[in-house]
Amino acid sequence: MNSKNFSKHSEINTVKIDDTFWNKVFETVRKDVIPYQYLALQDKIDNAEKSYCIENFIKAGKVCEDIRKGIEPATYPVDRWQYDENNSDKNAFHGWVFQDSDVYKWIEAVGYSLQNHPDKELENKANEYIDIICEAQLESGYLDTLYIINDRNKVFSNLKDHHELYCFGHLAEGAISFYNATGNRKLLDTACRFADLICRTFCEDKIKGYPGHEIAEMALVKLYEATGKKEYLRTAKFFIEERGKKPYYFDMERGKETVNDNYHYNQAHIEPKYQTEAVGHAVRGVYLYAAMADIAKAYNDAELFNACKSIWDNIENKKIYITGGIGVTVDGEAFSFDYDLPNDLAYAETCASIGLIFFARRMAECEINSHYADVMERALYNTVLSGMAEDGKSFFYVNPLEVLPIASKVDSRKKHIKPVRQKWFSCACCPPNLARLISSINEYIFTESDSTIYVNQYIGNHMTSDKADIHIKSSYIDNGKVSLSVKVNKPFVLALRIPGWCDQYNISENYKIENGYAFIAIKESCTINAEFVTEIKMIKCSNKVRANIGKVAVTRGPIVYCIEEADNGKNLQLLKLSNKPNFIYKDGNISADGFREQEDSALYSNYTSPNFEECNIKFIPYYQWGNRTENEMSVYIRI
Ligand code: FUB
Ligand code: ZN
Repeated sequence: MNSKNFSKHSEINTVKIDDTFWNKVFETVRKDVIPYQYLALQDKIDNAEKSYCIENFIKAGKVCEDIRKGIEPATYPVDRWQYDENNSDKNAFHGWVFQDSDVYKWIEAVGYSLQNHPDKELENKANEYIDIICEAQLESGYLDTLYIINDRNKVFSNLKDHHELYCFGHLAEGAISFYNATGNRKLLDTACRFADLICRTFCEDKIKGYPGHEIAEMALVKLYEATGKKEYLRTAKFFIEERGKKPYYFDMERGKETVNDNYHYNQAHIEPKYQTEAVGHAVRGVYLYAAMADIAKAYNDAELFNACKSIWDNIENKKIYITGGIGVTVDGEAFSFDYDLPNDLAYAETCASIGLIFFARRMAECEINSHYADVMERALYNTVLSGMAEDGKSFFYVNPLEVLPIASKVDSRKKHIKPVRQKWFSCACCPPNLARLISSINEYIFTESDSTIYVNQYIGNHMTSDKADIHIKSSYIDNGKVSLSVKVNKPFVLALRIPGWCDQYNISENYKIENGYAFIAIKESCTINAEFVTEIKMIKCSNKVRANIGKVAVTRGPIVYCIEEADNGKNLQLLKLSNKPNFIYKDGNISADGFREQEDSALYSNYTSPNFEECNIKFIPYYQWGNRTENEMSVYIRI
């Protein structure tokens, strides 16, 4: 992991996005997604699934007030994952056990958005929620509305399934973002009080437990960076080191001897430093792997970093869809075995691709290898963007590569696959996660070492740093062209990522290629022009992926394309591309000559070569699918 001397302290000061492609997405998140989610959290969206999120904080605030007044609050069971009007008292907690996290993610998104675009009205709305949240914190610093409302005596009694540490993680990340944007410490102080309680509770001499759903580890590292309090970093390391040790903490908290439960689902089957493969619940996995990379970097821990590299290699080469989706199976929202990548059963949760981006960025901070940013790009432009409708008012949780609407309705194995985006979800982890990632996209463009600035994503922006101010003008998505105006403050090296999809490129300065980056020594201010020649490609999958034999996916630059019924009629499985199609690219879409096989309704018959009619096939970017009507969609097409 010592292939570059990463600065502990960032010299990058500001990165302001200005990009023809991203400005539009950014504005949708700012003007539509964030205000929409503000209402969804209070259950003010008609005909949408209920959130209960703010309602729970208000209830928990009342409990805290009663406790202060010496009134003993009622107790309710804490024995489920999900509570609603039918299974729970009206005064008890409602929603999923991790419902609190939704508002924290929303506040995090608001913080990033305010950093780029100050907006008093939005800041006030966030402050309104922050006041409600802070009222719900117990004197001890504890803050999780499920246990505060339902049973204060049982806190931290089910780390395996419940999400107090997960909610803390989101609280901390939201608080840091909002503090950075506004200088307002209220939520940050609340998060630190909870963090202090966690540090006191989880340590060598007390509870040797760790989160059932990871994220607190990553958040504690961030909180350490924001506050300088070493205890937070140590607790993040403690969580990673305790995980997977025997006897399993998750057995002990249930009062059992080891029952040989394998805990792969929670990545707690063995200690992280010995893990080599991505397993279990995908979001949990990538959140853990991201934190492992954080800790490996902070403590210069080569063993832990090697584990990160093996896991990365397993994901990148055996467990990722071409769209950057991970976590194939609905069964545990989990990674599956190598090369198991079915198109029509895919889970590929939006949050999992977001977590993969977190992991990728941290790996890119530890080692020079353009693959990390390649995967980041693949996930970002495909699965992540597909997670939200063009108008920002409906969302995908699951991101399949093939959809047949009737199958989702009648085949219970495919119930998770929604042919249209949903207004909201009772389990609404993805929409606010998407909002926070897109609003913070400026954090994924550069990484830096003592001597070098690495450009990982070609998103137009104005960046200022101690080394140089760089203005990137980009039409990368359209034609692969980027221009970088560099105003030097001190000599440094600029490293441009050569995208993995690109076979041919031109860079206007002298450069040396290493580990997928073009290194350019910069001594004085200059303008560098780069062109990454963007061709339409047909990409095949390893023949170990059974679903894709005899098929290709069409890509252009980082964008994966798909075919939809709205353009190509029903029965997309009958379409076939010729070996050398005459692709035409226009206004972001692609058309090609191909064939449609004649329909054949005899279930069985003697084999004869099929009859084909010539036809034109239209492809649209995968992230745009499902924006017109409920219809069939497929990424892979026969060849
Ligand atoms: O458990 C919290 C979140 O809910 C997970 O990250 C998602 O996969 C969903 O299960
Ligand atoms: Zn999610």
